[in-house]
Amino acid sequence: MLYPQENRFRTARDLSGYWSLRLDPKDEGVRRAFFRGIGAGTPIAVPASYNDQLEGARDYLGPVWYETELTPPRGKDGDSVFLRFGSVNYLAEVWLNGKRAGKHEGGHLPFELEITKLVVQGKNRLVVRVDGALAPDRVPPGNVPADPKDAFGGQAFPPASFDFFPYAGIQREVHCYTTPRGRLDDVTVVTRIRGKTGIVEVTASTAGQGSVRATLEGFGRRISGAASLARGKARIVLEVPSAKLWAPGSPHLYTLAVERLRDGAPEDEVSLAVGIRTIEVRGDRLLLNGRPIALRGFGRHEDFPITGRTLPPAVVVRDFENLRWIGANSFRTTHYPYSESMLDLADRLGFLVIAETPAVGLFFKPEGLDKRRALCRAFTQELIQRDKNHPSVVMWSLANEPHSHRPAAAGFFRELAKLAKKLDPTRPVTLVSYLGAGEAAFDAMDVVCVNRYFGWYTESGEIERGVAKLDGELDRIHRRFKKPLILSEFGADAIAGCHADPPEMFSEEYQAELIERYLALLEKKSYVVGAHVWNLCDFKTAQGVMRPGGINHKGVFTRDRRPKLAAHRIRARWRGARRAGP
Ligand code: GCB
Repeated sequence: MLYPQENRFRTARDLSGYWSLRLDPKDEGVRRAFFRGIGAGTPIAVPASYNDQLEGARDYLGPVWYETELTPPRGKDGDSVFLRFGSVNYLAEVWLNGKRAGKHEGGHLPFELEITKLVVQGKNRLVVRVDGALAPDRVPPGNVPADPKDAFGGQAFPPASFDFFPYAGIQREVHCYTTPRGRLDDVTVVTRIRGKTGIVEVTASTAGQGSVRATLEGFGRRISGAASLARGKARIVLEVPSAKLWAPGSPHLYTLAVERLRDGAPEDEVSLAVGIRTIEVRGDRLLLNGRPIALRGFGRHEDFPITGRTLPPAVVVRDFENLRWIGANSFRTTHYPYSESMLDLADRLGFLVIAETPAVGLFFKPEGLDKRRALCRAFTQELIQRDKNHPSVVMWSLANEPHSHRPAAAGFFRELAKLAKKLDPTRPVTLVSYLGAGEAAFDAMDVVCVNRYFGWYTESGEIERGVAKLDGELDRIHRRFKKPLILSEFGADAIAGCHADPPEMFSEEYQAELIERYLALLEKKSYVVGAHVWNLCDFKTAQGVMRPGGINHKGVFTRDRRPKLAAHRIRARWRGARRAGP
């Protein structure tokens, strides 16, 4: 799915601003026809979660009704008009001028609705009903009946089955955009390397006859090619001599313009950034551009005071600054797809991203399983469709910590891995597990990702014993699966300003020492191709006895992005690193 663009054929309007909101705790909005207009609403910023903006709405998860006035951008006669929502958590239903435009299930992924026939010139009334309730047959699931094996860490309020606050609302930009007749529907870019030549394969899809021209520009070169459309597709292969490759530290980007031509004249155009790079798994190694690479970085969250699940652009920039400052080259989009602008910046700044679906806390009891399976398939598809052209994305993660001790899990993930491979044969697929050697789903993955908290949730207070246990366990997992391994989460809570000598749990010293000891161990294991500390920053969670102040304190930066002791220690280690290991 292409991001809205403005050029000589396309117009786009970002609808960010102050909309109106009305809570609907009795769920009477449909009966009372709020879709024709919500009546007296309260001002609400879009995009941003609503929970922390409004008095009394923190734990309220819907339904709510949003309304704004929409003046569509002026395209040409015969243009199509679309609404595109970057992320609405969790269910969205949309009306324009009182008429239903469509709906979408699932937060964190975009959807678009064609409104050509509903929209009028001038002012239109746009109404969106959002339902963020937690339910066992949603992904991620919530409100799961108590079962210590199938729910996260005991009782939490609100009852999320995952360890982050279940923020709701319109959480990313909404665009209204126009496309011309004979529009390009989609573009897929795959890159390969042959000697010093970069191969850029462009596949464009669009209805009808004609041809497609692709032009790649950058670093003093301009390379163009064209192909006729056959059954709605055109494939163009561009060869770039002495190509500048994309990699962390040298994130070279070319600009690709794709034009759809009829009788030689352009009818539509889209452009995107292209990084020429390859990623593959060979034996125990992960190879970027044919050379072993190790991922150093973090799991994180899109989380910030007041804006909730929406990161203000300035905070996104600061996070990238902090990642660079500390010497990281990578992050995982724990536990859901991140904003498209964040991936654009990862492309520009040279970060390696493991892109994860919203499948966190999955459980495999028969109730609701078919629905969760269908949603996981849909979200995997939507994620790959959205992010396939980002050079920064080097791996798909199909789930975080599924409760896959039940037999149904292995087949579930075999099918999902097959789907991901079919949609994108170029990237390795992984799954993030807490089961380790017992994770049957690892058989279907290219890379195994393991989360470990020895020295914290177990061996509490005993870093030495925790690290010794990890040492033996990692080797066992590797012997069992013989695949490259990423320690995708490890860490300890540190309450900023809490100090202890000798190190004690919750002190900055304990967190720093545990992370350093883990990193020193991982360095020695040749099959470990990545270390992601949990977490870049402290983040908000549901309330529970393990989360003082409703915060997970495992950040090496605080929620307002100040470094703790661990950040300085990691920096000393990573910035001084001259080796390929994590
Ligand atoms: C995990 C989860 C993550 C939690 C973390 C923790 O294994 O994947 O979502 O936040 O542990 O801090 O307990």
